[in-house]
Formats: sequence, structure tokens, C-alpha cells
Amino acid sequence: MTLTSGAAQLFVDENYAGASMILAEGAYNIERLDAPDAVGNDTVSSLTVVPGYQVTVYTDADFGGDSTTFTTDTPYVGDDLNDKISSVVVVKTTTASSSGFTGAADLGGSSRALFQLEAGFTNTTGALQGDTGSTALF
Ligand SMILES: [Ca+2]
Repeated sequence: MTLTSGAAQLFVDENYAGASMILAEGAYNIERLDAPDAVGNDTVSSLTVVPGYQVTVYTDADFGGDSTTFTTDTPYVGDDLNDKISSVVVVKTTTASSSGFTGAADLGGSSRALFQLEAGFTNTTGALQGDTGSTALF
């Protein structure tokens, strides 16, 4: 793993080669992937994932089209995704935050969010902002 910071890394070639882009937790739509300092649209062929995070890739912009979620380093994303990835979401899957929340957020097309309150914590209010502008309050 060549990752030096962040939660995941995208590579334009198989086996973690070629131009790459380090991703922190967050949503990366086509404009971000296609920025001059990024890997480009429809280029990604491999990716790495830091343990405790997951990377969901989409074949279309705006987190649409076919999607697949990766939780481990992947030397080749497969024929169905190779050079077709146009948007990406990185989320933390294991959390032990001071808010007492654990769980995972899937900011896919339906902007799902699942959280579980840890023992010892009482009702807490939080907010999750999806890249599509949707907000969940709980
Ligand atoms: Ca490629």
C-alpha cells in the first residue's frame, strides 16, 4: 500500500500503478475526479482502502449507474468497472466517536444512513449531509 494519508487511493492502472489520487472520507463526483490534479473520469483500474473504511464506486456521475463497494485493496476493479468509474464515495465503517454513534453511512442513490447508539449514551442528535443535498436528522 502506497497510501500516505487519507482513507483510500485510486489508480488509473491495474496493480496500484499509474497516476493516483488519495481520497479522504467524503464524496467525489465526476467534476472532482476529472480535475487537473485527479485521476480523470473513466480511468480507475485499481484502488486501495484503509481498514475501517469502504469505497463505493459508481459508473455514472452523480453517484448513479452501477455501483460496487470495496472494503479491501483491489488490484483490479473488474471488467464491469474498469475505466468506467465516474463518481466515488468514501465512508468510515468503524467508528468509536465521542458522539457515541457507530455504524455506516451509504450515501448512494437512496442516501441511506444506519446508525446505532452505543451503550451508555442517551439520545443524541446528529446530522448527515449527503452529496446530493439530502440531509438526515436523527
Ligand atoms: Ca485505467
